[in-house]
Amino acid sequence: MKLTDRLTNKLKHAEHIVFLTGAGISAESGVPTFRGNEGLWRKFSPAELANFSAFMQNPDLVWEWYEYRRHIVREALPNPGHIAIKNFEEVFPKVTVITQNVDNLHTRAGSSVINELHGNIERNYCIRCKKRYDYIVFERSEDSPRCECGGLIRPDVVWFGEELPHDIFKNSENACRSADVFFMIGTSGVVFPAAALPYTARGEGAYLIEINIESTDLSQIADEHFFAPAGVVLPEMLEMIRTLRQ
Ligand code: BV8
Ligand code: ZN
Repeated sequence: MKLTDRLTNKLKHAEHIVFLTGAGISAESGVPTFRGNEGLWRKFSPAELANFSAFMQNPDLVWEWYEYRRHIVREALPNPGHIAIKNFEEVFPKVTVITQNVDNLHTRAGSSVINELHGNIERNYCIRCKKRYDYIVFERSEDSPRCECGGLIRPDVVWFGEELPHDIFKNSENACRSADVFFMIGTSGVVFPAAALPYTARGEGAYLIEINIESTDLSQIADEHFFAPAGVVLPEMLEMIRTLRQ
């Protein structure tokens, strides 16, 4: 892999690196992406299940889908892409991770600053009294878990049509405003308002790098692309950066 002179110069002097990651960063950990054909579960697409009305109509089905995904996520390990992102912290004074993923893998990789835009599949709360219930193990045969107050318990993730957590989104926007280099990794860039963040970064002068195995809706605003798996590109790039920042 070769770095252009422009990117070399940017990385040599950068203070703040921001990573916006999507499902693609976890693909090499064996976690299905949303829009790849492995993202389907039975015959449902995520959009059909990841919304409040689907949950109220059929909580058992939605719980079963999340249990299926929790099982995959708990078996998964952070891959070299997650680990490299964490290790960028050894080279740069400030690293911010903004993730659309709910799979906990950046946390398990050890990154220090993580903004989970869409929540976390290991957290749950009661829709009536908001009591939190983390790391629930739900037996498929049982009915959907209920709170001691009788309310339904739901996963603490942001469903379609739901607002993103204000403080987390605000922190993410602020990070974009001070980013020197902004990486867009493994995201198709179709889900908003997350997909608006690269535009904020660009508007404030960040240098945008896309790492994806295909081109996406964000490709036209990227300054540079690496069309290869994130788990291959990031470790290699980090070793090159260590040398140029010695
Ligand atoms: C909201 C949590 C309004 C649940 C998820 C315009 C503006 C604002 C909103 C909208 C808008 N237009 C439409 C909307 C509504 C909607 C939306 O964006 N819809 C899209 C589909 C058009 N947005 C919302 O509903 C949001 N809420 O706007 O509320 C509001 C405002 C005020 C008051 C009330 C309401 C909420 C969106 C959040 C939805 N929740 N997840 C769960 O996970 O169960 S979204 C879901 O999609 C995941 O979080 C996922 O991360 C995210 C985005 O997908 P990607 O991560 O990009 O994954 P994808 O599969 O698409 O792509 C993977 C990529 O990886 C591919 O490009 C592939 O090539 C690449 N890849 C694969 N392998 C590798 C790789 N790359 C590198 N290496 C590899 N090895
Ligand atoms: Zn309750």
